Amino acid sequence: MSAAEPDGKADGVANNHERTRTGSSVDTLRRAILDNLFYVQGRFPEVATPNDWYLALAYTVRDRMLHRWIDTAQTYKRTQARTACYLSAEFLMGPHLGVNLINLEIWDNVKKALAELGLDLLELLDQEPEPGLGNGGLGRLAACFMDSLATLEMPAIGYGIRYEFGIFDQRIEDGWQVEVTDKWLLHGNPWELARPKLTFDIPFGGSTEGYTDEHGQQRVCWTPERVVRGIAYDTPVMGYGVDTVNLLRLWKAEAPESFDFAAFNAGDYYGAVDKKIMSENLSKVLYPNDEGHAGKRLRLEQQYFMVSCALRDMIRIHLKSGSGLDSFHEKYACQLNDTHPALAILELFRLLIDDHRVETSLAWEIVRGTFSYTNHTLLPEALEKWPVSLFGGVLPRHLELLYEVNELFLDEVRIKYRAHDEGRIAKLSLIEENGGSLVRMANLACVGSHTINGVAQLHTELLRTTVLKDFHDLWPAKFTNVTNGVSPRRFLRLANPWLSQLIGGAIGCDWVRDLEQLKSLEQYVDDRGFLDDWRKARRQAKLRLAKLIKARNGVTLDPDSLFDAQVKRIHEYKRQHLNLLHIVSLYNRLKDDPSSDMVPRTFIFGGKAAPSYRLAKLIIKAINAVADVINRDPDIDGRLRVVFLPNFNVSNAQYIYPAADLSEQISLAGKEASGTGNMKFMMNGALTIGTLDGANIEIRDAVGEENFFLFGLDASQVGQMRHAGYEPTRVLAHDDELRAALELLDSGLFAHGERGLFSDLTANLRHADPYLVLADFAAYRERQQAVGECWRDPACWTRMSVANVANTGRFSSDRAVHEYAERVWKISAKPVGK
Ligand code: F58
Repeated sequence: MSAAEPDGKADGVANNHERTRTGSSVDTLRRAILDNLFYVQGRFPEVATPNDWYLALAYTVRDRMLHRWIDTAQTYKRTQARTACYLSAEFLMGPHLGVNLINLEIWDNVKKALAELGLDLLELLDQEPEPGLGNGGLGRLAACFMDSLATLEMPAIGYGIRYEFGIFDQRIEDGWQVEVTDKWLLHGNPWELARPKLTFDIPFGGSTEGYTDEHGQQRVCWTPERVVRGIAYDTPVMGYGVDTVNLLRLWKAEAPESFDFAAFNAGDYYGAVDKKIMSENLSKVLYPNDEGHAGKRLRLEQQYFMVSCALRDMIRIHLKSGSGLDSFHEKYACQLNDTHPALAILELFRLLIDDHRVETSLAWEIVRGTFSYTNHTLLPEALEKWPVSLFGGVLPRHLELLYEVNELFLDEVRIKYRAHDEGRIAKLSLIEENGGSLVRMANLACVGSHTINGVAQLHTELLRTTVLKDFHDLWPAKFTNVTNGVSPRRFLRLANPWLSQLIGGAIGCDWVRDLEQLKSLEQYVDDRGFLDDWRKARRQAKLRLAKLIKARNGVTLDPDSLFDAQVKRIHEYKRQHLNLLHIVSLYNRLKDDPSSDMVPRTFIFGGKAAPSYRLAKLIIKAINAVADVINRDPDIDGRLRVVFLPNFNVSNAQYIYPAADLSEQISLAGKEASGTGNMKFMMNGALTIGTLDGANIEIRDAVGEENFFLFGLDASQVGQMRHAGYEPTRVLAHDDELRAALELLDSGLFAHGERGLFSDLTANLRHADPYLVLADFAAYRERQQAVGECWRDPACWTRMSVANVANTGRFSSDRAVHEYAERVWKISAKPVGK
């Protein structure tokens, strides 16, 4: 028998069978992979494609999670554990295989088993399509929290939507972004288990009617116009080095069986199918982070669908355990990941009152005891509001309840202030009367939650004093800060094998679960041998990225140049155009004086623009256009390289963070709630050039001002400058270099002679500059100069790099989840089997 044949011994031998599914020796893993290839895929090794092998391996890994998953569920059930439910419209999990191998601690054995089969683990890892069920930071944060909750052995369920199409794939054609549908389910998804029996029928539309029940109580009956069925799909989420496997439960929409009854019997086959398609549309696509989504009925329906399925599921589990609904809030702590799931407040209220006949004031007490709300943005245009007419059309009963809650709430306000302060009432009301009436979801989230948090110290402070000021005046004790964090498993241990190994050799491997331990790397900052090894490890990561960029962009990079990276969604407030203007000014400098001494730099950009965000798309085009010219210019001779890596996502992020020397965190102060990319770069040894915005402030505090390149206005200076009447033309008048950079962008040089291609961008900067790009330009340029000088001293740069990694402890999502668990959710660890 050849090494690549299924091994008969493993099949059908009862006590051996167990081992094949669960064991983790190289030999067992090899047999298990072959077994799954044959029995799950129906393939022989001789004809198996890399994707077949990937699937066989994925099932092999999943097998090793399943018994732990069941043990975890039993532990939670036995201990009646209080459970955190993370409600989120987005979970940007990233590929599962790599992180599961790390968390199960079977990476090396799997690699050996595959090698025995003549296969390469890295090649198989590349086969996994990315489950891109999120737009950016908010969705990725939810994924990092799921990782940490499992690692910390905390009882938790993530609830969301199983979108058939996640975030679009970005292609770059002639420098422009083109959106392509993401078909992540095309080859099946080995990480999920469909639960066809676990379904809920979710009502929509229709009307309500009052009636008196058999006890003489006034009640309301909602007669919906249509019903959509939610089906559960479960993905196990493995903790690192523990037996805990938590549950991510995503809902897919389908038509209920009876969908076609009437239409079908009447012979209207197409009508019946139409209805089915309409139902399935509900979980069809993730909304890309577009400007102004009010009016998108389907999105409102998605939100309701998700939270209704989730709450019905929680109620089901709770009642099954023999408990009554009056203790619902003692069993569940539900976190609202921004306002997208905030309808849960009204839905739980409705389910308790209408369906379970809980008395109204008790029901409201349960609701307020259940929910807590995380705000992720200060941008006023991103605060969700729904036209009342749309809201009432989709959710007539919820609109009634909204008015009731609002009335009670505003009375509470009047009593508190003993005055009829119409201005205050108008600002706090759940309804905005401004032309047409709008439902304010952030206000609903504040009123229905016991705790409200921002995601970095500055952000929480700005919530308290600006966006949510009136709520803070009313309930100061509800507010708290929990600064974001990121998973060290995915973003250091998995993403950066070279640095992880070096760190492990120096201080052991416990840092993977206790990131504060990295602090002891500080003892090596003057150890020349260690610093050399550090540089070598980082160079490996740079080579890997250079290879990827060669393949994707066709551009050759110099791995010894300074890799300067800005990867994140493209948005004016994040100021990719500030970076670009600086690049153009460096280009001008080199053209004016080709002999000028400048450290070789590679500028790496990545990020998607919302499909309808014209200016963001123009910024992408401008970056690509500038890249095209600079990379071809013989005068530059490779001293500047510019690349825009298409389709920034979790998979290629794992290549970029470890390879960056400099992390660009240059948003206008007061705009970026936290940022999490800033933490991922820092964790991998990049130095940061950044403003006093979001978590940058805390990063700088942690690492020390001498290890951080700070520039620009702070949030209060931004306010003052606006107040004084900011005029970008005045800045331009005093800055020749800046003017020349803008003029070059206008000249047509970067547009094959087409003047005016970028004029929307440049005119906006010249005449409005809403994000103060020009105001911060000189400070940015100066700091970048300091970066260049620092780079010339490799020993100093490397010391700073080590200092950054040594101080990332507090940016682990483990720390963030601990804080939520203690201060917000009041949950504790429940180790499996204990
Ligand atoms: C992000 N928000 C913040 N929203 O911008 C970032 O500062 C923060 O670090 C992160 O949340 C985590 O707290 C964000 O990603 C979205 O993507 C929304 C999704 C739904 C549509 C509107 C944008």
